[in-house]
Amino acid sequence: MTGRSDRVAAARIFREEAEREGFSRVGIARAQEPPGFARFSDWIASGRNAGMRYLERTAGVRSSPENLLAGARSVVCLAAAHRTAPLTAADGSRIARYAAGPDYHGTLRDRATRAARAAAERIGDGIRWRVCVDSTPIAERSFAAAAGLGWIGKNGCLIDRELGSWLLLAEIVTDVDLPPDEPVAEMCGSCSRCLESCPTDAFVAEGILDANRCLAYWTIEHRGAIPDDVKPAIAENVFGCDICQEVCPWNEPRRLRLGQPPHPHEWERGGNAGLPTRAQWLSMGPGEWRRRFGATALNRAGRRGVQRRIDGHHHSAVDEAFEDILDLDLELVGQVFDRHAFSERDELRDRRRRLLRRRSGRSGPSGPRRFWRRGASTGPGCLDGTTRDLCGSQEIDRIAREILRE
Ligand code: B12
Ligand code: SF4
Ligand code: SF4
Repeated sequence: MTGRSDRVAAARIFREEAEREGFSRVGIARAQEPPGFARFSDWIASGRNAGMRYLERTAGVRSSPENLLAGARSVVCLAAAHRTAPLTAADGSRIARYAAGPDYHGTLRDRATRAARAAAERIGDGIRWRVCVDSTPIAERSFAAAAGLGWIGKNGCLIDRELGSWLLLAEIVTDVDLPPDEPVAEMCGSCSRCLESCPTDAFVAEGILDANRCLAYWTIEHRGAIPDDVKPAIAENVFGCDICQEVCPWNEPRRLRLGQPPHPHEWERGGNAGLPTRAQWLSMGPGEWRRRFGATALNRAGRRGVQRRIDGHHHSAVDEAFEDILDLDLELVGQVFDRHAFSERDELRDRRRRLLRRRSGRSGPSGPRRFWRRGASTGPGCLDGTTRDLCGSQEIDRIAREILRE
């Protein structure tokens, strides 16, 4: 495909198929380092990524779609509107709006994949493409801004004049040389509401936040115990934080043009009435969690994770050890970071489960299985008399080595 008219026609086809799949905005960027990306390297160099080490490992590839698809020429940037009404339970505890409904990692990937497949069939010529959503190492906001989907606000979020920042992003990287769109003008002006409203003063500059101070980091990404000085700041934010978006004038309901997302999930259909209160979160067992939240974005934190955010003291040596093992799994997944990143993670989790089951079978009733149980009920004490920390870390080291050997 070399002619200008062919390229324009191909861009139109991508746009039509993406809109058919319910994406609210579609734009095209060149598959080259987007403007402003230098901020990312500075951010990592200053340690603003907190415990998200996968961002360090992938820092070198986030601006180069060529690493995801050899011969990449264009990035078709997609934005999907998500829920705009707050998710507040009867006791005032809150869930970030983006987490409403089925996990967007799966739904957006499916929608973008269908759009790309349909476009490829229509365009022909054996074009190649690859879909990215969130966990794929690509600078989504920077490419979206370059593709004219919106501007990067002082709160760091991509904002559209009609949809605000209540958007989730996805991309189709392709080897078709599509005509790029123009970026839109920045529209924050002299406003600084978001910078002033952040409860933890997390913004170190306009558009740049320090994840070490961001509640979204602590409630979504962090594994293990919550530090004492962070606990009071979390307050009613059980999962994620929408504060710097709620105060944004571009998100005022009267300004927004599009309504609810196309696939409401059972627990949001009833509005806020169905949301668990803190007490209900704390008493929720694994079965109810799986049924209600297993397929939502909340599963990133997990049941124990959510419970720990609510009650900083509600964790045992066992919980922490399992969270640490999960971290190791995520590390491994980070090394893989291909298009199957999420299924890989599930697979790693399964492997870990199988491994633990096998270990318990091998070791008999006084073996490690019992250690986990005893650890849970007795707190600091461990079977072999070592301290909780030492015992936990030895166990984790052993299991990690076995996972790596498998
Ligand atoms: C790590 C991560 C986080 C971290 C760090 C966030 C951060 N601000 O850096 C934490 C856990 C804190 C987080 C929180 C949230 N996240 Co997040 N997160 C990511 C992830 C995986 C990587 C982001 C990253 O690399 N951060 C490092 C910074 C330095 O890079 P950046 O955010 O891309 O910012 C770039 C541009 O903004 C650019 N830039 C900044 N200012 C300017 C100005 C100009 C003029 C230009 C040209 C460029 C520019 O420079 C940066 C470097 O490229 C992306 C998915 C992805 N693959 O990109 C989702 C993503 C950014 N997150 C998303 C969401 C929804 C959220 C939350 C709203 C969730 C919530 N409600 O709790 C909050 C928002 C917090 C906030 N105000 O930013 C969406 C953003 C959608 C949107 N409308 O912008 C993304 C794109 C996921 C997705 N697929 O939709 N997140
Ligand atoms: S998400 Fe919350 S804690 Fe993080 S920067 Fe925005 S307001 Fe601050
Ligand atoms: S609150 Fe104001 S400064 Fe912050 S992103 Fe919105 S318009 Fe920009």
